[in-house]
Amino acid sequence: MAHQALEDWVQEVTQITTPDSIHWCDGSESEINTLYELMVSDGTLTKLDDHKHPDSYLARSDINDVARVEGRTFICFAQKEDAGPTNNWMEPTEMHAVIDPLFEECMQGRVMYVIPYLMGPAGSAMSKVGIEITDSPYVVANMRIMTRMGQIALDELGEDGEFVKGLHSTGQLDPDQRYISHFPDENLIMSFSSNYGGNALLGKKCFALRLASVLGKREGWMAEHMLILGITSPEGKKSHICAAFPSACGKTNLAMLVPPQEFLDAGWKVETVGDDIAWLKFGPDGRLYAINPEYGFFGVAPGTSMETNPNALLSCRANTLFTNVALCPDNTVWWEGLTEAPPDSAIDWKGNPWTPESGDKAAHPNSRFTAPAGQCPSISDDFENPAGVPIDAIIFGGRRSTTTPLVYESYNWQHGTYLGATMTSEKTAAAAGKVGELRHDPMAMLPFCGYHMADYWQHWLDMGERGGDNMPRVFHVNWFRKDSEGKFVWPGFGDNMHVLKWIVERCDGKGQVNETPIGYLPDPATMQIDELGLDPNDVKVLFSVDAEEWQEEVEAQTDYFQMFGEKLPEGIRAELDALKSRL
Ligand code: GTP
Ligand code: SPV
Ligand code: MN
Repeated sequence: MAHQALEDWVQEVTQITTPDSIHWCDGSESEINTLYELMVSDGTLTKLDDHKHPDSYLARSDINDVARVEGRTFICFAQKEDAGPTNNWMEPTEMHAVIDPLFEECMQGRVMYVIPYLMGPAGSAMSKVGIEITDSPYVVANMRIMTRMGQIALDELGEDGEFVKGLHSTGQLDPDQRYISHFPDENLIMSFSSNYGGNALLGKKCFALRLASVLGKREGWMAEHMLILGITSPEGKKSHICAAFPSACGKTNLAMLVPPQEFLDAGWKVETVGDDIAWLKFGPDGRLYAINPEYGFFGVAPGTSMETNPNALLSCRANTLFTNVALCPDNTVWWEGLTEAPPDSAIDWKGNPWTPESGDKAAHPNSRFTAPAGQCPSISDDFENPAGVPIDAIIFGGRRSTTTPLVYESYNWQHGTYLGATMTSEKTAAAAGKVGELRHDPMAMLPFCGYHMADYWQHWLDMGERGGDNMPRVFHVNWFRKDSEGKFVWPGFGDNMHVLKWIVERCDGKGQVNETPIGYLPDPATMQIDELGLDPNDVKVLFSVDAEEWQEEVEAQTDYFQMFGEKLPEGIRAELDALKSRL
C-alpha cells in the first residue's frame, strides 16, 4: 500500500476504535462469500432459495433503524450561515466533541473493514474515490453492490490522490447515539449507531450528494438527487433525461420504464443510466453531461411488481440483498404490491409470524433491495461511459394529491430553477417521521443539499448563465394527483411514457402546448391517451391550472421564501413576482 495519507488515517482510526483485526476489502467473490457465510451463521442474514434467488440474502434491521434520520443528520461548517436554514448545523469542534468519544474503542471485539470505493466509471474525469471504514459486514456487502469496490478504487487513488473519508460504526444501534455528521472542510463523514441505507452506506447520500454538492458549487458542477435515462424515438434520435423526485417518489420506476406495447411497436426505447444520483458537468461542447456515480440500486421494494416495474424485479432476481421485506415459507421474499394475492403465511420484517389477516404490513414501507445495476435488462451501454451522457431535459416532480398538473414546461432555465426551488411533496417512509405531510423539498434535495439552500439555487442560476442556450429544458411532473375518493387519477408507471414522449417532442421544438400562468401545458387532445380510458373530469384535473389552488400555492411559496431572507437569489425573487402577476 503506497498512499501515505490513507495509511495514516487507517492507523489513526485503528488506535481510536481498537478493533480486534483489520480487513482491507478487495471486492472479490471469495471475500464476499466468506462475509455472507459469517452473516448467515450469526443470524444477520437468511439465505434465500438458491434456484429462485441465486446468491441472494434477506436482512432484518433493528426495528428502530429503518430509514434515514434527517433530524440527526448534521452539516458541520464553521459558520452556521454556510449550512443554511434547511440543515441541522453544529460547529465542527462541538460536533467532534460529541461524536469522537462515541468511536473510542467502539470496534473492540469486532473486525474493522476498510472499503476503498470509486463513485463513477473507471477512468472518468468526473469520478471520485472514497474510503469507508466500518465494523458492519452488512454495510460492506451493500457497498460492494452499490459502488465499484477494491483495487479499482486504489488504482484510481494512486499514491497521492484525494479521497473522502467515511467513518462508520454500528455502535449499539441506540437511536439516542445516532449521528450522521458531515465535515465538508475535512472531506469527512462520521456516522454512528445506524446501519440503514443512506445513514450507513456513506458513498451514497453522504458523499455523492451532501459533500459532492459542496464540491460542485466550488468547482462548477452539480450533484443531484436525479435518475438518468436514455430515450430513443422511432426516428432513431436518442435523448437523455434527468429527473429529480423526492425519496420514494418514482425515480427508480421512471428510470426503468417499460413503454406500453403501442410505443414499443412504434419503435420507442427507454434505457437506464441511473436511478438515484447524477453528477452533471459541462462537456467540451458546452452541454451538460451526466454520470451515475453508483454501481447498484438501493430500491424501494413495496409497490414493485412485474406489472409496475419488471426491470427492477429482474434486476433483483440474483446477487441481491433484501432488507426488511417478508420471508415466505419457500425461502422467497414478498412485499406489499409484489403480487395481488398475498402469501398465506410469511415471516414479517420484524421476524414474527404473519398472515394476511394480521392487518399489519408484512414488509416495512421502506424495505429495499440492493441489486447490481449491471443486472438491469434496460441498463444503458452508457452506464460505464466515462464521458457520461448529454442531457436534453430535466424533470422535477413530487407527490401532490392536489394543485399540480400532470406535466408542464418552464419558460426558460431561470423559470425552471424556480420550479425546482418551489417543489413540494408529501413525505414518504424513506425518512423517519410522519408520512403524508406536505413539505417543501427543493430539487428533491432538502435532505441532501450540503450547504445553504439559497446558495444552491444561486448555483443553479449561475450554471444556467454559463450554459446559455445549451442548457436542458426544464419540466415539472406529478404522477400522484388523487380524486375525491383518494384514488390516483393517472395510471403512472409505463403510461408515464405518454409524458416522456411529449417532453422529447418539446426538446425537438415540436409538441402542442397551452400557455398558462405556471408554464406550458400539453393539450390533452394531442396526447393520444384515449386508450387509457380516463374519466373526462380526471383529464381536466390532470391538464389544467386551478386559479384558486394556485393562489394558495403562491402564498405558500412566498411564506417559504421568508426563511432565506436577503439570501434569496434575485432570479428566484423575480420569478415569484412574475408568477404572481401572471396569476
Ligand atoms: P428513493 O430510492 O427513495 O430515492 O425513491 P425513488 O424516487 O427511486 O422511488 P421509487 O421509484 O422506488 O418509487 C417509490 C414508490 O412509488 C414505489 O412504491 C412505487 O411503486 C411508487 N411509484 C413509482 N412510480 C409511480 C407512478 O408513476 N405512479 C404511482 N401511483 N406510484 C408510483
Ligand atoms: C432515499 O431516501 O432517497 C434513498 C434511500 O434513495 S437512502 O439510501 O436511504 O437515502
Ligand atoms: Mn434517493
